[in-house]
Order: sequence, then structure tokens, then C-alpha cells
Amino acid sequence: MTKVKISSKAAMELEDKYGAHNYHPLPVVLSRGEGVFMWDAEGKKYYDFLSAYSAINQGHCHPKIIGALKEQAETLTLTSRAFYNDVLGQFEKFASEFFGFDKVLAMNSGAEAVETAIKLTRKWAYEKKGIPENQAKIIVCEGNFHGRTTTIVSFSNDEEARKNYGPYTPGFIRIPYNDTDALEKALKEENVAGFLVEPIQGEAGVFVPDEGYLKKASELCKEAGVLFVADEVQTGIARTGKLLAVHHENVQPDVLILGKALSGGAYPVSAVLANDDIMLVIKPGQHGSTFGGNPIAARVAMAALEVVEEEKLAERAQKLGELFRSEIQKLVDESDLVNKVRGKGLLNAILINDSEDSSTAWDICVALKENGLLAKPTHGNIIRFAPPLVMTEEQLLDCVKIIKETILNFKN
Ligand code: IF1
Repeated sequence: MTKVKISSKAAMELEDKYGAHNYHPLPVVLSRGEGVFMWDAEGKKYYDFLSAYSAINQGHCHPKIIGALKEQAETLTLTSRAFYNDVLGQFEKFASEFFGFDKVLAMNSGAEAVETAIKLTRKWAYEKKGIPENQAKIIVCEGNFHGRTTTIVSFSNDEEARKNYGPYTPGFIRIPYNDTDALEKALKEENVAGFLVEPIQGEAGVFVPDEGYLKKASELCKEAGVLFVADEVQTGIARTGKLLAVHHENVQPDVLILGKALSGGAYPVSAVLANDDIMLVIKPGQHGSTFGGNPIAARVAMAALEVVEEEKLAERAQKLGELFRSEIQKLVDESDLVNKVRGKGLLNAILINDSEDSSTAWDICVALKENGLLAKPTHGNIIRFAPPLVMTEEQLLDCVKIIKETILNFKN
């Protein structure tokens, strides 16, 4: 059955009747995307200011990425890893050199890559560091978001994400984010294998840690013989103004986790990167996935990374991010509805002057939608702004104008 054109109303009704209710989307039904724009089922045009949570850094339907997808889709889609194929090795070489590691382990979703990194860290701890079997601990941060598998929500402190999903996976120590004293103390505990951290906490509301936090944390881990594991699923691939957010502090993690824009949003591709002394603890048959590293994923990811380089997306994100925050700061100064703007590169958020459980941020996003810009609140009173990195300065200023006018005219 091919896709038929339906109205927004009909589309929402179908999802309500036949789909699990595990999301509460903004009431807009999108039908087409191109570059920084999306169109709804009735043809109304919007600026995309969420980029599918930083998966669409290269813009919607980028010709180079879609070209790679189409070409490979008509050639060979999936072999499984029971056999070799002629694309995976090329991607592994390309990505290893692109990010500066010996090896890549390709998976599909971000959560799968996080789970892979957890398994790799534990296995390294037992087989290289000599931690007693089943005693390995991984340090994580309050306010973390690393995905939605049972193990990952086991170390979340977000009740919505974890309630009634027990029994929970043990082996995690939670410490405050952006607190190297707390990390130093936790590193003194026995059997610590790794420290898993987001360089900027996205879901927590684009919480940017103090300058030097990542550098100090990676040094403390090194001194303690603990792996520094950076989850760059959301902050990676040029989003924050550098290829990786950790590059703002010249940190090279022991284990790097990527997802989302690794494929430019065209296909589920995620990956874990590490050097041989860590990566080779996983032997044949000890980890994998049916679609992990499939030919389409490999081709799409290479094209997506080439776009990052060819279109200088990191430099663009850095420059446009500075412009965005300086413009929105004027709104913060003028409006008592907006408390603060914060972020790095084109990963930003505004704090709304209302309680977390108020509907104000949501209502503002509905008003923004009416005015042709799509964004969504993270926690109650925070609105994340993350446009595709291919946006021009003129388009960004047009979006700033929409945001300012919407907020200044907002009546809740
Ligand atoms: C949803 C949040 C963002 C991530 C980091 C791993 C993953 C994510 C740092 C897992 C995924 C997505 C998940 C998506 C919404 C979005 C999200 F609101 F959930 F928290 F971006 F902040 N590490 N984040 O941000 O990757 O398995 O989803 O491919 O679940 O609604 P995934």
C-alpha cells in the first residue's frame, strides 16, 4: 500500500487510534522536509528549530546523503555480519580517521550505542583492569539522558523515564553534573570502570557545564585508570560549534558514542569508537546486531560526515550560535517571560519564567508553530532551539524575529 495524501486531522486520528501513546507531539503533521524547512499536510511551511533532536544537522533530505541512500538501497541493503560486504570496512576506516580512533563498532540507535559502550567498559574493566567479575561500577550524572533501554533508565533519575520499569540494572553510581569534586570522590570507590557523561546535558535543558569541567573530568579519570566515556549522540557532529563538544576543551574520550546526525537523520546509524586496547576486548560472537553497520548505514554515514566537512558545519554552528544567543539575550533583557538563554553552537535553550509544571512553554511552542517555527519544550519550562546547521544567517535572523514577536505578543 503506497502512502496516500491525508489531512493533518486524519493523520492525528490514525495515530491516536492505532498507535501506542508513548509521545505527546505538538499538534502539527509534517509531510515534507527540505533543508531548514518542513511543510505540513496542508502545505504550510515551517522553520525546523528542533532538527529531530539534533539528528538533522545537515538539513532535511540533503541531496548528497539521499543520493547515497538511494544508490545503496538499489544495490545491496543488508547482508548481516555473517558475511562481509564491500562498504562497511570503508566506513570503519573513514569514521576511525575522521574522529581519531583505532576502531568503530557500528550499531543503529543511540541507545544501542550507549548499551554497547556500557558493555565495552565493563568487559574492559574485568579483562584489562582486573576488576572482580560482576563488580564493575560506572559513574553517571544526575539529570542524565542516554536513551530508554531498561539498563539506561536504571541509572536515570527522571521518574517519568524509569517508573515501573524495574527491576533495575545495578552497577551505577550517580553524582551531580558539572561537579569535579563529586567525581573525584566517586573515583575513590572500588571497582570503578568508567564515567559516562554528556558533554552538554540536552534533555536536562541544555545544561552547559563550566569551562574546564570536561578537561578536569577526563584528567581525573586518567589518573584513576577509569574510562572517560563521552555520549555525543546529541552534542556531536558539529552541533555545538566543534566536530565534538569535547573538542571545545581538547579532550579525546577513551570511548566515544555517536548517533543521530551521524546519518544526517536519513537512516538509523550509531557507533562506538575506541582504540584497540579497549575495543579488542570484544571478540567475535560477543556483541552485534542484525542491522549494525549495514551497507546503507555505512554509505549514508560517510556521506553525512562528508557534508559536515564540505559545508564547514561546525564553523557555521559556532558563528550562528553566537549570533543567536546575542539576539535572544536582547529578548531576555526586554521580556519578563524569558529568564535566560544558554547553549553552545546551535544547541540552545531559553528558560521560561514559569513553574516547571506550567503549560507556558508548551503554549509558546504552539504559538511559535502558528507563526511558522517548530520547537518543543524539554522539561516543563525550558524550550530547546536547535535548527539544522545549514541555516543561513538571514534565515536565522528571520527565526529570531519570529521568536521575539511570538514571545513579546504572548498572552498566557
Ligand atoms: C526520545 C530526549 C533528546 C540522547 C543522548 C542517547 C540518546 C539520546 C545524549 C538515545 C536521544 C532523543 C530521544 C528522543 C528525544 C531525544 C531527547 F528528549 F529524549 F532526551 F535529544 F534530549 N544519548 N535523545 O539525547 O538515542 O536511542 O533515541 O537514538 O526518546 O523521545 P536514541
